[in-house]
Amino acid sequence: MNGNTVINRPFPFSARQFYDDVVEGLSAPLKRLSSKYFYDARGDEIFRQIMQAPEYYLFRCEREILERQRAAITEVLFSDTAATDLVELGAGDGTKTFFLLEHLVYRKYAVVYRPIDISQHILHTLTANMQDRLPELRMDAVHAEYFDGLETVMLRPSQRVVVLFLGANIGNMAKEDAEAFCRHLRASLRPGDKVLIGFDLVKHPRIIQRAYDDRAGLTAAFNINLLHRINTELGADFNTDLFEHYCTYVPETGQCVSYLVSLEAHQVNFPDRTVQFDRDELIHMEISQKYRESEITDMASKTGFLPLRSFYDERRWFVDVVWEA
Ligand code: AVI
Repeated sequence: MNGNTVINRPFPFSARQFYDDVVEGLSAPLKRLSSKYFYDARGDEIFRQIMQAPEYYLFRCEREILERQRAAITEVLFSDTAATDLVELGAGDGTKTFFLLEHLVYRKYAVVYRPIDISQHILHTLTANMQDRLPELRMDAVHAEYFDGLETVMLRPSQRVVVLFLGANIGNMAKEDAEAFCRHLRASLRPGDKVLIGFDLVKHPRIIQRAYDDRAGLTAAFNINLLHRINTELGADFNTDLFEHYCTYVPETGQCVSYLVSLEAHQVNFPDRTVQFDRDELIHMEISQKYRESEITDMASKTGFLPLRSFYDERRWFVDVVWEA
């Protein structure tokens, strides 16, 4: 027995909340949908394929960092031997985190791994993977949104906490929201707790643009899948053939933005309303923010963290930073 379990908390956002967010987004002058709803079972599967796509360098860069530098990273994160809750926000299937976890288990660190994710499906996959590959790992998965999950962990006052926020998930927030997020994270931690955050760095614009417009059409399918999800779960009748994925990267702002473009004027029906689309009208789907190093350091100091170390991949396309609360 290793105590691995998925804690079945109430679904982190209700169907009502999903519906309200969708209706609000599609009623705005510039229509938008939130990328946090991308991750149903099919969305998880498409994202898994995106991570393997040749153009999507982010996954490979961070895997390289965690695989090759795990000893140095754990030394900075776990500078003493205190029992630690290792919380991972948006853990996904844990493929990259495995390298750190394997090292921690091997070195017998007193760690309980507490992955938090809004996808119950991915938490089951993660738990099964870890049970299979690292049976000695102590683990408790939490099905929740980031801070709801973190709050439950922080109820154990004696434990040291290390928070992982990998995969450039922070890039899916606008910069102001990322700052608010870090402030909230800092306020949730105690002095001496540490975080490891993955940022995608600015680089040649074409490399970034292609990562979000892959030739196999995976990113397009990822975006379109949200329309299918809305049809299935909210009873809408989106004709997905009438939408095309478009993405643009603006080097000055470091923002890569994905849209769905309506190919003709038409209407979409929901059980209690209709939504009109003009030809070429956009739905704003996702931001993937890229960072300059100075912006990352500024973010740490503005939000009350002390930067300790930065770990880069060989090409310096990606960075995992360790900050102390
Ligand atoms: C999860 N997140 C960091 C991905 C990204 O790179 O913004 C989501 C994604 N969207 C399209 N491709 C990948």
